Amino acid sequence: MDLSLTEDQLAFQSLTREFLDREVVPHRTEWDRAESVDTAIIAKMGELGIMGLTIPEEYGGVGMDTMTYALAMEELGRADSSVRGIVSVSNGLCGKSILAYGTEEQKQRWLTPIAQGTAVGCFGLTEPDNGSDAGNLRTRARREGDDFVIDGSKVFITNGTWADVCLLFARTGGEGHRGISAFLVPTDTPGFERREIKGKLGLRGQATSELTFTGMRVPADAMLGEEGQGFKIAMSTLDKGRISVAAGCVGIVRACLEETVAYAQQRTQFGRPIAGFQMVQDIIAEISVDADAARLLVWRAADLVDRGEPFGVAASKAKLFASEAAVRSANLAIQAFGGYGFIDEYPVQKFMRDARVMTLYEGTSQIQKLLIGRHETGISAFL
Ligand code: COS
Repeated sequence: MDLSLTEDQLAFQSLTREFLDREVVPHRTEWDRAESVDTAIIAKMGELGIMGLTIPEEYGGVGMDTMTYALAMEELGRADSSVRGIVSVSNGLCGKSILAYGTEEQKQRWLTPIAQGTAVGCFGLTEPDNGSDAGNLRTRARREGDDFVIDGSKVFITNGTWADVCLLFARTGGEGHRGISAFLVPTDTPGFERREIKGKLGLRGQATSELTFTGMRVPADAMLGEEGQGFKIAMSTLDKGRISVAAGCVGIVRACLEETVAYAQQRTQFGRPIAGFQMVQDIIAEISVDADAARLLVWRAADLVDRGEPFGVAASKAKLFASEAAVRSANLAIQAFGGYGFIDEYPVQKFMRDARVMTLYEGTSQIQKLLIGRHETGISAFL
């Protein structure tokens, strides 16, 4: 589907696709089985510019626009959502927050290596008892002289096990969202412990971790932005992150379409390719329309970002629709594959397992609906 993309955007899209077809697609099943991607892929993506897509060149990135970022995320989602998640969290949630709120020193120290793929970032917001209700997180940062001492825990943290730096949200003040601040914490800080969560349904190649902080001391200049600004940093960053997840979901839907069409053309039953059966074409048409509709929502949101317009609700709509479409499409693809869709000789079962978390993380479908509903009605249904 083409809608007046620039030559640069098209060139980066095909460069990314060729790279992923060579370096990721042939390995994704083995990485999924092993529950770990080969982390050498991060440095390779760094060399290509994928780890610093929207980061300006002065900080080691390639300074692309958000539309190009969305195109790359679609390609990553088509290839392997585990790899897409590594990029989205390091470059996106962590890198973009540092770019937007960091001091020059913080940018030099963390942003440049993140953009080059020589360091990895993670985003420590979710806690065992606070997922959707992020404003009530409990991790505590207590001021002691020139330092903060942090105690608490985080869960479901993408890249947690590999990360060099954690963008950590902790409570420096009173109750509610205004008491939250953000910190850039090197993961080798004494008191920072991590444990990888195994046995996930999907995104098995990606390190998802539980983090605990015990008497962890960081200097006051590790704070990102101002004291009490943490919740706004998290929310504004997640707005952009939701475009990234949505674009990755478009990639899943496209992969379902490509795989289903190819399979249906070669698989014969009753003496003819199943692609010629009306009910198989029904499945293919449903997936095809979902791919286009989801992509248009993503492109609209990305275009708003690039034009400096408000984009939060557009990002929520894109994330809601694309993530649900990814689950729907993967489910339909398995139906078209029959028994072969249920084994990992073919990738559609992986698309299904990977798609399932997309309606949960970076804001569940229910949270997106409440954000859209509040925008439409002017009434908040959160409380
Ligand atoms: N950008 C910048 N600031 C924002 C913002 C955004 N997108 N959304 C909210 N804020 C600010 C508001 O302006 C408000 O500021 P003031 O205190 O100055 O008035 C403040 O943050 C609180 O906003 P709001 O009242 O909207 O927050 P709520 O507590 O009602 O809602 C929800 C918060 C539920 C929307 C939020 O907690 C959320 O998105 N939860 C999901 C978290 C999530 O996605 N987790 C996944 C983690 S990563 S896997």
